[in-house]
Amino acid sequence: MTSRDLHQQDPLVAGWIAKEMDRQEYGLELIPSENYVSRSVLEAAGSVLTNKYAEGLPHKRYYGGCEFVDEVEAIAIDRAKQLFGCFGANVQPHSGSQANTAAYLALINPGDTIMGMNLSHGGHLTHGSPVNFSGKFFKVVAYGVNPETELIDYNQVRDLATQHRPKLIMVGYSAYSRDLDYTTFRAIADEVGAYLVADIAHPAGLIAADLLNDPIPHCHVVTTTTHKTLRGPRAGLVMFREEFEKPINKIVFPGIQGGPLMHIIAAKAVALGEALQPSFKAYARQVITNTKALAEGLTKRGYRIVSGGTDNHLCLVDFTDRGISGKDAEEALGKAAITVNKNTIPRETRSPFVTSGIRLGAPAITTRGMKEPEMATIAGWIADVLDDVTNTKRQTEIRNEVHHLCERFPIYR
Ligand code: DSN
Repeated sequence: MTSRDLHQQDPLVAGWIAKEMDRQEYGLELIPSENYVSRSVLEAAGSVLTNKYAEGLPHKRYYGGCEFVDEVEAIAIDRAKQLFGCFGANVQPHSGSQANTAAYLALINPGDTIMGMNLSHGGHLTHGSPVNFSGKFFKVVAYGVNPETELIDYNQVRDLATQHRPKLIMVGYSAYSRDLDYTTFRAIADEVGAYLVADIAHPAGLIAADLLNDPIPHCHVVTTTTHKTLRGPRAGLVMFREEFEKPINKIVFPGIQGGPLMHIIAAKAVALGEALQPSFKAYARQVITNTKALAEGLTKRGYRIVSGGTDNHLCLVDFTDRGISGKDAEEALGKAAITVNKNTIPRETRSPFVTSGIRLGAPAITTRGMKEPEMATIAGWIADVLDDVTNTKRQTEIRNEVHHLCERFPIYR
């Protein structure tokens, strides 16, 4: 077997990885679903556990040689339970999408009615979008935000639930900047006899740090990704009450997945251990402070933030009255080494490839150690770029300033 390192073995792939490393190190990552894992999480994710098949659950496997990976998976489960205060957890889902698939198929049947948040109001593809399996396998009733307040309209949720009697209500978002009222969602679910599932992929780290409302006491099942505010490897997990332990475990394997990715489960265990440390709470608090500071900085420069602000790690900027699209903004900011994503906004009139807004947030730059003074500077740069998206000279100047700022806040260097 070769003992050569990647640069010697495959300079082509290694070269692109090195370029991506530089992009991460010297650019400002404001996509709120991204983050930087610790070196320890990287090490676990790149470990020899990738070589091991371990279908089944700890100490109940279909393969021999699982005595060490059993321990790793048991640690990940224990830490998830401790961090979120749930009865049990399955840490095998490869992604948030797999975690949601498991939740649906463990609780309801294809053809049943579900309710989820409209994608263009901030929901997620797996919450019933027609282009996703969730929209194809289930009858979907979408709820959304009130057009005036841009906040979830709980009266509409109740009216739709009463009218359509869904079997499952999915609560969660990928582009909504406010906290959720799980108590009201649960009351509505109970009124119509529906299961309540929360997908906390985005705010998981903030919930773990007790900074946002806790869905665990109110929901039958809770799903999450592990790589956003939770700052772990790219993957998912499902949390459940006692009565759903068997159905969830059975649907994850053999229902929808084969062999679990044991190296990623090891990385999840490490990240969950990090999230249990007091320093993680301070990190999560700073994420919210920083995101608010970004939103306030942009507001001062005349940019409208959807719903007027943020309670969490993300905000949406609305360009409806600014004569630019989300696509224009994403491209112009990219030239200044500021990465955001174009995003639909409530009352969207453009296609998802163009959009009238951008979504941005502070999870990644907060991991670098940046605080309010840096947020004020960054908001100023963003506004400078957006004020004239054709000004390539200013974009280049800002790119250089971003480079200097990033040198002061290294990630892996
Ligand atoms: N694609 C993720 C996001 O960016 O929010 C959600 O899965």
